[in-house]
Formats: sequence, structure tokens, C-alpha cells
Amino acid sequence: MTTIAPRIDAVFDLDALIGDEEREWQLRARRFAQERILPVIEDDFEAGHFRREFVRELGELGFLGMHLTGYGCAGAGAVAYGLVCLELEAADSGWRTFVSVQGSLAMSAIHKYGSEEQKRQWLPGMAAGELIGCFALTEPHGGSDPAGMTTVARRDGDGWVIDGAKRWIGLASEADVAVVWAKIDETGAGGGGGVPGGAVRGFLIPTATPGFTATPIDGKLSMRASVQCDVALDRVRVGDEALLPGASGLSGPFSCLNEARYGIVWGAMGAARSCLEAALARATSREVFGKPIGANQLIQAKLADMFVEVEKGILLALHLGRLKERGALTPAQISVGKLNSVREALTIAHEARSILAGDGITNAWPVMRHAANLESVRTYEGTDEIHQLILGRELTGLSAF
Ligand code: TGC
Repeated sequence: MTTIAPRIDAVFDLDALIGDEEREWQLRARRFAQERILPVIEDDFEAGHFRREFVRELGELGFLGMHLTGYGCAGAGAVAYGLVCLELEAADSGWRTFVSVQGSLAMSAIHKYGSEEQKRQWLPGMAAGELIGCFALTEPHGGSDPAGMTTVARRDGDGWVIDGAKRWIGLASEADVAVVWAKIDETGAGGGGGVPGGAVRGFLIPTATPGFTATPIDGKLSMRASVQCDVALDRVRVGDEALLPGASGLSGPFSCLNEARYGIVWGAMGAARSCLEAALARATSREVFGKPIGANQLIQAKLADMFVEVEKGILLALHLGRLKERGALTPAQISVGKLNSVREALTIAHEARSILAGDGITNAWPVMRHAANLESVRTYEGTDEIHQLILGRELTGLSAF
């Protein structure tokens, strides 16, 4: 089995803090990342290509919804799931994002809030990678304030008619089913406007339903090996069986965001580790003024600072994972992790780029790709600013939203 960055692994011995089963999950993900993703990722990123054939393989490896129990899901622990996120994102944020959207958002929503029939209908196929799900919450006016959503569902006979628009929806054009969050039109009038006071509910909409259209967003300079879409909902008619019975109010989608944000805490540290490895490789192989650049104090100081933040970030992720396994992880704690991991990973990517000098801007090294991807990760699932404000509210008791 390939070992990544022996020097990085050896100094801190994080392996001492994880169990054998967790290590097996990690190595399985590392192998997939190295043998399947890394050989093609630069081409896929350049071409803007989502490699759909990997989805089944990820299912066969047990990664999809791996932290859920029953319905074909692996029932693994939170730390095992985090380690898988770390290894996938060490290859590319797009593939960790896929696993997050499928497992932490779409499958979690069905697992937490679905009826027994809905769970049986969707979860086994999604766990196996035979079916893809997406999670449609964010709207074109912005993602930070889901309470302001304007997508509405109104009662129509014995079913529902849904109108609205969503944006930045991962994998929507590839998906078989969409978890769509909409406000219930309490007036009964319909017509598409926002409905003050209407409860937010979730609907499971097969993407082949008439009126559902997903269009990939072009021109992205980030997450190019992944797909994010505009979604139009134009008089989409579904029956009562589409309604998620267990979710009413924003706590429904927010509790799914908790799951995805948790995966990012780990994943971003994978991208950071990859950047540190690239910088280390370059620092020990490139000679300037007659010696490796890594023999210079300025370079060593940068490497040391990068290493400190990677190790601190992974230790924080591990702490949050152990809390999650005890059922004690709070949204504010997740905000600490999401804010820290992505912010530090971006700083590390920028420092690594400077050590790589001119070559650092080419795709001979993964660093610019990670930096570009991390700009998306910084923005989705709550921006830096949203997480600062969540923590500000936690500390002061005062809401600045
Ligand atoms: P607030 O009054 O705080 O809360 C409303 C209700 O929600 C509950 N709640 C939570 N429940 C579980 N987990 C959390 N993290 C929760 N946060 C809030 C809360 O208890 C309350 O419940 P109840 O029963 O009392 O009604 O709501 P607010 O509107 O003041 O919230 C403010 C804020 C900023 C924290 C929230 O709006 C927020 O987190 N905004 C950021 C949303 C975000 O992350 N959006 C990006 C989503 S990414 C995406 O859609 C793309 S998916 C990825 C992909 O497809 O690629």
C-alpha cells in the first residue's frame, strides 16, 4: 500500500489515535484516490468532465452514505467517514463533494426524514451508486439565507405543485432524484411568489418529472471535475408520497448541512495535506544557489507553519468526529471546524504555490487546482462569514444576521 508523505505521517503519528477499522477505510479511500482519481484528474479538470463511471465504484467501496445504517449503507463511524473524505479531497475536492452531496445531503435527508417506503425506494440504489441524488436548497438570490427562499409548493387536489428555481445544485443534471426544499403556500393561491410564514418542507422529486430542468453552470474555474447546476421547477406536480414526512421547518435542511459541513472539516485538510506534500517534494528536489531550496530557513519556516496547521486541523476534525460518534456534536462546533479547515487549507495552498515558484501555476502540480477548488468549498455549506456569525451569536447571545 502506498504511503503518502512518510515525513508528514511520522512526525505526529496520528495513526495512534484511530482504530484498525478506521485505518482500513482510510487506506481504501487513499487507494481509490491514488489509483483511479489522480491519473485522470488533471485532464478531467481541464476538460470540465465529471467521470460518472466512478460513482458505481464509490458505491462498491461502501463510501456512499457510509455513516448511515441499514438500507445497504455501511453503518461506519463518523471518524471513518471523515478519513474517507480527507483521502478523496486529497485527490480533488470534486470527488469529496460528490460523496458529500450523495451521502451527507441527499441520503441523509431521506434517512432522517423519509418514510419507510421512501427509504426502501431510494437508499439501497444510492448506497450502491446505481442512483444519484442531489439536494436543492440554495436559490439564485444567494445561499446564505435559506429562510428567504421563494420556491413554493401548493396543494393541488391530492398532490402538490412546485414552482421556483435553485442554483449551485451539485450533480443535479446527473441525478435521478432531487431533495427539493420549498415553502408551503398557505394561501392556496400559488403563483410562484414567496409565502411569508409558510413552513419549509422537503420533497423527493424524480428528476424525470415534467417541469424539472437541471442545467450545468458553465464558466467555472473551480470544481471543474464536478457538476453544479441551475434547477428550474416549473409547475412540477408530485403526489403526497413525494413529501418527506419527518421534516418541517429549516431545521430539516440545516441538519443535513451539518452532516456535509462535518465532512468538509476533514476533506479540506486532505487538500491541504496534498499541497504540503507538493511543497515538500519541491523543497527537497529543487536546487538554487547550490543547495535544495528546502535547506533555506525561509522555506523551512513556511513548511513548518503549513505542517502545524495540517496537524491541528486533523486533530480538530478527529475531536469533532469523536463528539459526533457520541451524539454530542453541536452546530457551533461544526462551524469552528468548517471555518478553520477551509481557511487554513487555502492559506496552505497559497504558501505551497509560492514554494513551487513558476511551476506552481501549472498542472504539473495539484496546488492551483486545490486552491481553485477550495474557493468553492469556502463558499458553499456556509461561507466563512456565516460561520463567523454563527460563532459570534454563540459567544454573545446576539444575532448579527
Ligand atoms: P435560525 O433562526 O438560526 O434557525 C431556524 C431553525 O433552524 C434550526 N437550525 C439548525 N438546526 C440544525 N442544525 C443547524 N446547523 C441549525 N441552524 C439553525 C434552528 O434551531 C431553528 O429551528 P426551529 O425549530 O426553532 O425553527 O435561522 P436563521 O435563518 O437565523 O439562520 C441563520 C443562519 C445564517 C445560521 C442559517 O441561515 C445558515 O446556516 N445559513 C447558511 C446556509 C448555507 O450553508 N447555505 C449553503 C448551502 S450549500 C448548498 O445548498 C449547495 S449543496 C452542495 C451542493 O449541492 O454541491
